[in-house]
Amino acid sequence: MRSMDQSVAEPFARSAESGPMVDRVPHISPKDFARRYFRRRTPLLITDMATRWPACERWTFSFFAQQDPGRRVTLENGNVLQGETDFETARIADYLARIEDESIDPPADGQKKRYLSMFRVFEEFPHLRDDVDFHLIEKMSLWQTYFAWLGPAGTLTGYHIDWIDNILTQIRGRKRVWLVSPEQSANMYPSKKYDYRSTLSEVEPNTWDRETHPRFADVTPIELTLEPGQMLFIPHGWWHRVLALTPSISINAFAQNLSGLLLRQSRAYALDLLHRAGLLGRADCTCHQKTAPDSGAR
Ligand SMILES: O=C(O)CCC(=O)C(=O)O
Repeated sequence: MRSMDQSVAEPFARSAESGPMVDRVPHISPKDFARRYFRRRTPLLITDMATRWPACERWTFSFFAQQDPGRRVTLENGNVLQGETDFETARIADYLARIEDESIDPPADGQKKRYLSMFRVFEEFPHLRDDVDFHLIEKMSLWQTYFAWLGPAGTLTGYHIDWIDNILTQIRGRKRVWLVSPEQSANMYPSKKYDYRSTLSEVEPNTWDRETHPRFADVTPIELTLEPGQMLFIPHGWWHRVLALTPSISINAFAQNLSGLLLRQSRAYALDLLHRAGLLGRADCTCHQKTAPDSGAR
């Protein structure tokens, strides 16, 4: 793929949305990215670096359905971060066939939005690996892992912190993203619910109870819309919440550098061993469903 190493063209422009804002650049070199954003753990919106990725040209819902229509995938039912942990499995083609018709509203029949989240796209379809180019974060890190996120309008990933650096890239459709800085963590009410390599918030703004979580009133999120071809750098420790405004395909790269591997990834592995041994967080986690039908681990 062509090199996308281009320096910043303009003095750093700001996001057009109101309230606190995130820096916005069309392109950025790895050197500038490292110095101004990655090392400082400052979020950044990069508007033009992914627009010509093959993924942005050819990844559609039918494209994924055609890769292997019968492939079984695990779907999240609703927002499992603050809600009940609930999964189901489906044939990928059956799931993707219908999602473009859904409105952003919750389904009228009381069903929850089904989301093909954290889909290990390059393990499932290795031939798609060259359709994306995450060199920006790969150059900063020693270890990476990639997930695709495919779903209808209205999927919601509630507030959480990842213990790993992240670039979330929008391929199709639009997403609204809320970011909250690590300094505001005391007002985010970290939850006891276990989630691998992350910390969840107890608070979901749509169902926020002021009496239970009064300090959430003091939180000032950065709110932005992620458009197709845009990349959002979410440094480890930043709270984020993501709502699909339209049917959406995204892909993200999680990446750990040396200190991340030593300090955070090793802790995540240790906690996960305890979790799998039933010694931690087994009563409430995002990976084990309490009741049938798919009650095993994800
Ligand atoms: O796109 C989403 O629904 C969530 C993405 C996310 O939480 C992440 O990239 O860490």
